[in-house]
Amino acid sequence: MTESTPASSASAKPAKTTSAADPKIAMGWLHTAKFLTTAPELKHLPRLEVPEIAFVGRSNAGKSTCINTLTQQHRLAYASKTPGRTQSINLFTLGKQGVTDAVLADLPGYGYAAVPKEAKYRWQQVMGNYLQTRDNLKAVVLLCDPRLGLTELDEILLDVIRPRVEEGLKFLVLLTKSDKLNKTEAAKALQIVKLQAGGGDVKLFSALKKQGIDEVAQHLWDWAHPPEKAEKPKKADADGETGGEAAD
Ligand SMILES: Nc1nc2c(ncn2[C@@H]2O[C@H](COP(=O)(O)OP(=O)(O)OP(=O)(O)O)[C@@H](O)[C@H]2O)c(=O)[nH]1
Ligand SMILES: [Mg+2]
Repeated sequence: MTESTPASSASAKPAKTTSAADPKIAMGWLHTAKFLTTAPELKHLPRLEVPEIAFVGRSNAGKSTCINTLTQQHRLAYASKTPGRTQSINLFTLGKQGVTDAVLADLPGYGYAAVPKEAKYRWQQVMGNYLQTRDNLKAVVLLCDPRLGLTELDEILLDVIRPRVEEGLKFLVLLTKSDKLNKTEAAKALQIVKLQAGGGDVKLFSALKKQGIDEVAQHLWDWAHPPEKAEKPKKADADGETGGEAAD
């Protein structure tokens, strides 16, 4: 399936790189988040050029709460005690002075037992399609309850995105609700999930205790504002060479 909706006003090119070494810069940028659109499937999403960062994971893992915490807005994304609260792909724009330079995507969770089989199957298709073909998808944040660890469905998701990770898609696992664990349990969960994630980046996060927020904010900023590549020498063009080095 392809994206068919034309570009919207949120398709501005990423702004010039500035360092967010000071987490306040990243947090200030995240605070600019605004609701853009909601869509039941990929074909209804606007085609965008700016980097998109998707929040995925099991139902109730804390995706919507994480977005609200990072953006410092209580009701930007719908969060709820009832699993299955988020039922569509919700996009939020980010950018200072009204210039969108990135988008956050809040995705419905998976694995909620009470969801009818057909709906589960439909959602697997939508999510697989989104993760495999969304052109501007730059990074995936997989949220996981450390008391469950990475479940079979999380592993399937990792398999789905692996080819894109190999091609440069950024990837981070957040162990949410870390406030529910003591220090020893948290350290153990971190160790186990790091192994499960094949050495990928794994961090503890708590919306309640505000743990890990600056670090995650910094990651998001860096993904959306990668250092600009040095310009290629003009001589290559003059010699008639085509193509260039693959982006890393
Ligand atoms: N203790 C604690 N509870 C949290 C934390 N983050 C989220 N929660 C709670 O977990 C529940 C689910 O949070 P949501 O953010 O709606 O989870 P979700 O992953 O978006 O769920 P779906 O939309 O169903 O996929 C809510 O009751 C939140 O208040 C956290 O860091 N600590
Ligand atoms: Mg949600």
